Amino acid sequence: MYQTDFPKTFPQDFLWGGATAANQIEGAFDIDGKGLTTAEVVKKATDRKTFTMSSVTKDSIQAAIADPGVANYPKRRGIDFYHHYEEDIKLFSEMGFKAFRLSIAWARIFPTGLEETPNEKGLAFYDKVFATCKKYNIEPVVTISHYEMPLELTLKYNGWASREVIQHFTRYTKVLFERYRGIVKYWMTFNEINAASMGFGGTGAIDAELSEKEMLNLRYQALHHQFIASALAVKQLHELDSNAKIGCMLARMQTYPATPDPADVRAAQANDQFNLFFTDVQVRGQYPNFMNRFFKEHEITLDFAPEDTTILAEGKVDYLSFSYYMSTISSAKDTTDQALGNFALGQPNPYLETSDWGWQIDPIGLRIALNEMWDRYQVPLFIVENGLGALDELTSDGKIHDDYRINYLRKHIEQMKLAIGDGVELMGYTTWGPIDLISASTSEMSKRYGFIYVDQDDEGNGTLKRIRKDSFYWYQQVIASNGENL
Ligand code: BGP
Repeated sequence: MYQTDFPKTFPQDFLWGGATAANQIEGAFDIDGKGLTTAEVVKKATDRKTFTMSSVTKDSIQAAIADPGVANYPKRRGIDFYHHYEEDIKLFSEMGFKAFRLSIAWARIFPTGLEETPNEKGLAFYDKVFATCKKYNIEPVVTISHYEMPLELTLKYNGWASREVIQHFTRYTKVLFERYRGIVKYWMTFNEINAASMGFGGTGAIDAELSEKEMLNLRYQALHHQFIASALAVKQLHELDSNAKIGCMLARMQTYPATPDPADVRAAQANDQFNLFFTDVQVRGQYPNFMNRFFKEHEITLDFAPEDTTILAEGKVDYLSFSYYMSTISSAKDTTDQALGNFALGQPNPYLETSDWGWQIDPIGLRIALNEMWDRYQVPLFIVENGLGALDELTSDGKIHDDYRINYLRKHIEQMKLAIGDGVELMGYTTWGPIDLISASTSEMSKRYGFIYVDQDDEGNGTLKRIRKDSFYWYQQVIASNGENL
């Protein structure tokens, strides 16, 4: 028997909402006992194309520690969500959010990462945030580590490069799972786990001055420790709270071949396999074989503890969440022509438009990505980031007419709906930055994603006033109609 119809609509319990990260919104970086984090020593970029999170050195960290201010380090000030969370969550509820993805700043709970007991004031802050979500029937979706860790763990151990960090992480996750049992239902371990292959921002390990070979080895070793820490957290949560779900999180980059030349098709396949290697480990519980070839070819040797194979096999995630901003192109030929983006870059695709930041906009790529991941893994998928970073203009009537953002989101939601019709099990959609926040890659404020405008410029001037953009009212309709009214 085959089914004669297919779903044309979103499930009734679909998790519509928005996504943020502690270091991009909270501010209050030195308040209530919080320690300094790796995100807060990354300097503001000098131009729009520089991805600053990889270029941290020992000297730049020392300079950052010596500088107690927020001017050079915008992630220390965020949008002051720490003092505006009630107002902000209320605005989310006005849009009808069912879910709010946020991250917990590890250094609020364990200021250096090394303490035996947690900082009560840090926990109390998230108690209040979750209580506010509950008041509005918004489900918190919590990232345990979003591009940050206590800086002390970098200074003492060189971050995830050291296996020692795993035990400090599991102490942190145990505190979270016990404290928020019955309060947080959806967790995810590391934001964009594949960022580990790009260095400091993902690993907290300083590697900018190493040789290419040493750098690669260190990054994959650090990643391995994150895989183990993630798997242990999955096991821990399953034991502590059988109603909760925990996922992994990938920056998904759908790859197309530059031409139908089989050599290009193979190049695209290899790039795609590499992108999915991270979730292969976290969803299937083991390293895929093609990575052994990669390690061998790059002379990478990993320290695997005898118990690691079992830990990975026992720590498989419940769902796969991912960010989706763009697709990429692979060619068998060398090329210097590069498209811009937040991750491994490919060639420009002549069929696609780009954002103000040069990121290639590809809604159909989202449908392709959803189908490919569903076919490969057969676990529920959750789009936890998608959106358009743009330069918004506050007009003289005090409004923001962001029809370009509405168009972008509408086209992506249409493709999600088609993918559901293809049979993909999709849990939810949290757009990136429902409220304007500090950019992850460049620390700019002027790269805005929000439905809610925040009055602050790149230098940190402004009233921090929150203003509803045109897209605010549009998204409100989308959620109210469960994705029918686009
Ligand atoms: C993802 C990160 C987010 C976010 C987003 C947009 O890679 O998980 O933290 O910021 O990209 O990137 P950007 O802020 O650089 O525009």
